[in-house]
Formats: sequence, structure tokens, C-alpha cells
Amino acid sequence: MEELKIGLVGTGAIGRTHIERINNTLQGAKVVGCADANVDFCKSVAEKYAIKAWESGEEMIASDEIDAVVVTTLDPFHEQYVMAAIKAGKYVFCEKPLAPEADACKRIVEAEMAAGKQLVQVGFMRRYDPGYNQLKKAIDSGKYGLPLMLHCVHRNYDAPGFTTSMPVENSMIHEIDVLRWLLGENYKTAEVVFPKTTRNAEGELRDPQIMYLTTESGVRIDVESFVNCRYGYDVRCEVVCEEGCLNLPEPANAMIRTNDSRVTPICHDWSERFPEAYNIEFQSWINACKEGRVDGPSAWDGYTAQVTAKAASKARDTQSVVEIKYDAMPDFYKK
Ligand code: ISE
Repeated sequence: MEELKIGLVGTGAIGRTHIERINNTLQGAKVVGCADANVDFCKSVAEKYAIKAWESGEEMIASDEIDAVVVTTLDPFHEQYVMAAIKAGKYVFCEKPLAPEADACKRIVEAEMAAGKQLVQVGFMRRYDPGYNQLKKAIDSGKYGLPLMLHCVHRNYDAPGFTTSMPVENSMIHEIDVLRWLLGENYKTAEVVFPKTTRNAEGELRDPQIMYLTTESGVRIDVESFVNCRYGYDVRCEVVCEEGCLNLPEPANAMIRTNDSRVTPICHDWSERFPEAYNIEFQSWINACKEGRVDGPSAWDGYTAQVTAKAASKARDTQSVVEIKYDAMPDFYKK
């Protein structure tokens, strides 16, 4: 296959950045068509990028003009387009979360197994971030002994429209996935506690929140989410091992001396913090599609992330420690 022809469903902000990334920066693929529930807006996007606008996502996915699919719609619509891609036997990249409910993720897993071939990749891009990869390499080397505790921070400048469930289900879902990948094991329990709420939180939102997870082997993790921190975008991860402590590197920025102070700027949001991770993620997905395989976060990873997030949500709502129970991983997903 010369160039992978991609159809993208959902032309919102992240969908448009993916079109630009694939068509202008990456190799071996082009987004050739798009669809969106807002047909007029979709047409304006298609015109801007000189691609075809489709009135129906399903028709685009089934068409011979498309080899593979990217789903960047609102979360509740992920399932229907991922299912359409599985039905058409096409590789599909779905932004996180795979679906808002664990049952929907399970339906996708079952459909993919029934199709007999892995086709789905979930957009957990932190697995491609060079910094998290350095942590993984250091952990896997065994040089520092076993990981015992992880201290993580995930702060956003602001988060308009956020409700109390979103810090877990929309923000910390990234930690839920990337830390499970980092440690190579599932979680056992979840708990979420509320510190004092910032006066910058909208409406009933509880912000910040701290999520505690334990893994099957007993590693203890704390993740602070503060979605209205009002100073920038700040993602930290410290892995305390038996004989060493590993810290996620921050993007390097020049330190400036000005106004009687030393200032080192930090990123404002996730799009500034993780562009490299997105580029590596999409280039790997394109290459894998062309080679006829999926090598990134699978539908099973999407399912386990959602089961974990739902347990953490239950823990938050009931202010108790909740045990996390996954179905057994089918052989189909074992590497
Ligand atoms: C957003 O959806 C993301 O995926 C960002 O990475 C995260 O930092 C932010 O909190 C989420 O709302």
C-alpha cells in the first residue's frame, strides 16, 4: 500500500490537529475524508484541508475510498464508529476513552474477537512520550529494584465545563492507563479523596481530587488532579523503587533572568506538553496499519482503563475504598 487513506470522524479541535499532523508532518498516510454530526462545519473543515466531506460517518467508513479510520467524536459516539470500522474490517484509531462505559468497551472487545483480528487502537498517547519511555526502561532494567510507590501530579490551567466525575474519567484516565503500562500489572483497589476545594472551581465541581490506586503486587500510587491550578500544565510522575527514585523529565525550556528573578516557562496545556508523543503515536499507528498489525494500546487496554475509572468514580461517590475486578484477559489479547 503506497499511502494509507484515512477517514476521520469528528472534526472538533483534536480531530483537526490530527488531520494537520497526519497530512503535514507524518509520513505514509493522508486523511482523505471527514465526517461530523455538524455537516456544515464538516464541509468547512474539508474545504480547508482539501479533503472530501461525508454526510455519514458510517458510509465513509464502509467506502472503498478509505483504508483506515480515526475516531475523534464526542466520547458517547466512539462506540458506534469503532463498531462500524470493525464491521468493515478496517484498522481504527479511537481517541481516549474507548467508550464512556465499561460495558460499551466490552462490546467492542467482543466484536473485535468475533471479527477474528485485532483492529482497534486507543489514543492513550502518554505511552509514546519519550519521558515515560525513559521511566519504563529504567523500571524494566531492574537496576533500581522493584517500584514501591508512585507519586503523580496532573494539573491543568483551567477546565471549563468540568464536573466532579471528569478529573477521574477525563484527566486521570491517562495515569490509569500509563501507570498500568509502566508497571505491567493491573490494579486492585481505588479510592478518591477531596482536599479543600479551590474557589476557582465552577459550580459543584470538587477540585482538586486525589486518587489512590493499589496494584495487584501492592504498589501504592497517588495521583493529584487539580484542573483549575491557574498556573499552567503540570504533569509529574515519581517512581520510588527499592534502590533509586525515578522522575519523569519535564520539557526543557530556557531559564530567563528578568525583573530581579529567574524564570523557566512551563507549558500551558496538553497540546504543548505532548506533541512529540502524539506524533510518535500516530506514526507508529500508520506504520503498523500498513504492516497489518496493531501494536499500541488495544481495545482490551481501553476496557481495563474504563473498569478502573468506573471503580474510582464509585470510590469517589461513596467515599470508600473500592475493589477493582476485571474479566480475565482473553488469549486473543495476549502478546
Ligand atoms: C484532556 O481531555 C486530556 O486528554 C488532557 O491530556 C488532560 O490533561 C486534560 O485534563 C483532559 O481534559
